Amino acid sequence: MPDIGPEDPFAHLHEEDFETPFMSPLLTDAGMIFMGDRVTESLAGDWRFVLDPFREGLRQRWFEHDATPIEEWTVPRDCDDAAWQTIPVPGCWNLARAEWRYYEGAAWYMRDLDVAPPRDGERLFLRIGAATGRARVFLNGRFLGLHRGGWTPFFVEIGPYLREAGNLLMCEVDTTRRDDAVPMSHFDWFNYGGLFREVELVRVPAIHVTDFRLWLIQGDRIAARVVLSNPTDGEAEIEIDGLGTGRVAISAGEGETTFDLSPRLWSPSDPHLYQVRLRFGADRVGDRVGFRRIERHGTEIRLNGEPVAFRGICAHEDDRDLGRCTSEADIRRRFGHAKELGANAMRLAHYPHSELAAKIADEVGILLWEEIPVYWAIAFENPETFAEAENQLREMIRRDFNRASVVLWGIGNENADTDARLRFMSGLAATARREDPDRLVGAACLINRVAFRIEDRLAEALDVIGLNEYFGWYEPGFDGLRRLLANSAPDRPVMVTETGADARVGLHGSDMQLFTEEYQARVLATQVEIADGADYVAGIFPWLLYDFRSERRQTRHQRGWNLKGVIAADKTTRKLGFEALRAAYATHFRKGDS
Ligand code: GCB
Repeated sequence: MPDIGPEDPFAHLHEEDFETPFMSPLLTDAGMIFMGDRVTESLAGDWRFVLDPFREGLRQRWFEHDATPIEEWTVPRDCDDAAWQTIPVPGCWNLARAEWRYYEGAAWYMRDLDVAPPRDGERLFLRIGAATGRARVFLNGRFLGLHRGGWTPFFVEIGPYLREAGNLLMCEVDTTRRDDAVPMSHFDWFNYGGLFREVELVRVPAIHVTDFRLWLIQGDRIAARVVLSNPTDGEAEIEIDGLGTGRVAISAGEGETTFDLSPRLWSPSDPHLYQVRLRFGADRVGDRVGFRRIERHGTEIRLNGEPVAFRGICAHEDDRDLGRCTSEADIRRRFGHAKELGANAMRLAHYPHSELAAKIADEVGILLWEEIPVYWAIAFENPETFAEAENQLREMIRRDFNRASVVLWGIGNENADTDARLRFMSGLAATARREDPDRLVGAACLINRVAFRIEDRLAEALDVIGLNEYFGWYEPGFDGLRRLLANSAPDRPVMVTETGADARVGLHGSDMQLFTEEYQARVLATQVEIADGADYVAGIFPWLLYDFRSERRQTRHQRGWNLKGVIAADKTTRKLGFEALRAAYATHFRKGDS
């Protein structure tokens, strides 16, 4: 044997291909488990945390974690346990410490996992509610998978890799803005980082329900679909409180059936929900489900067969103190404000919000537009980018399928009408329809500036053409809006998916002076009135409920905030625009009055 020298201690300094071994397995919708009514073990609490701007964690394999104290080292390294600080999970690192405020890049989370190993006939998964950008999971030094997309949940099976004791869970979360990601590097919100939603352990029987969908079909009958983890045959039992019971024959792990049960229909004015239980073998799950029909007829939207107008408002998931973290109280306040405005609908911009949002909207009766962040100049030519967008769409649909409040899947926002974008987004529309034939598909589109018409080649693939227009703000005056609406004759419903104006709370003056509350109030009132004049406009979603962080905005009034909220960032102080919008909604977009 030739005498080989010691391993080169500097090799990692020159290794630029360090990410490649950590690009697969990809954690996707295929690994999702149906979660309704499952008991979980929360991993919320303080985790250890370190920033890693140079990606040393992957280059130097920090995840192999050697706990030898620094005093006993024989060669130096670049990271030891004492360097890690603690951070709350769920949480956003940007708001945990002042010096982390603007940090974008990779960071590592670590915690001991003192957990009972799975018993016979049981499987144990880690579920991460969302992790910004990209996330890689490691258990006891082993890489378990990569998830792309910052707002949808993902699962990793950990049972087989657990030790009797001394388990260590690590997660690299990377918020680097990337041109090939979804969203890409340019967007109008704050790039918060972290494990900002629930992280929990899920124990399930060996054969368990991975998907359970309920929906209403023609004739107001209920359809059910059950998918299992294994290609087993058998029968699933379903019980719908107050309605009845039924069985779904399962063959090779899947089954679908319809039931002759006529439910009381869900609507914003009567958000009736049924407690549902499903049993297959040793697995038990449940859900609270509303049943309703949503359809497009010509330029009208119908809810349960009746025309409905969308008096909407947009909302980001953003909090002055908690960043992208939210809570039941926060969401209830948000819908409470929407109701006070007289709104019956909300656009959850520009990415999938917490799953609690749709659950609470189901309960309080708010129609939702949910969307994925195919925002601005996505790399439409790149097949990997498409795969990432499509997976986010599938994960969102899978997570929220049973939510009656969600009536539309949004597949993009303000994307230029190019051939590549048309291919990419038609592909997404087809995926949405395959996954969910009974909901509407929409996108927030741009105006065709040449023809000055509401016209977009993607419209063919959509049920609702969203129109983002800022007449009265980015474009002076409203004549353009009147001309645009008069010059357009879409064959399907249009919804104004954004319009508005920045107003600095407390800044008063003439309603012609930019950034005053008076200016914003005038824009909102005028917009609602003009938009309601076009019979093909089925709704409007002004931009937006609360002011939110956006470092793109650096005027003396904004200083890092987008001020188009009708309520300030404290989520309490109302601007004049709030009352103006409320007054406008009292008389406009009242079709169907639901
Ligand atoms: C838009 C974008 C939205 C921005 C908004 C604005 O058209 O879709 O994300 O925040 O305009 O305030 O300019």
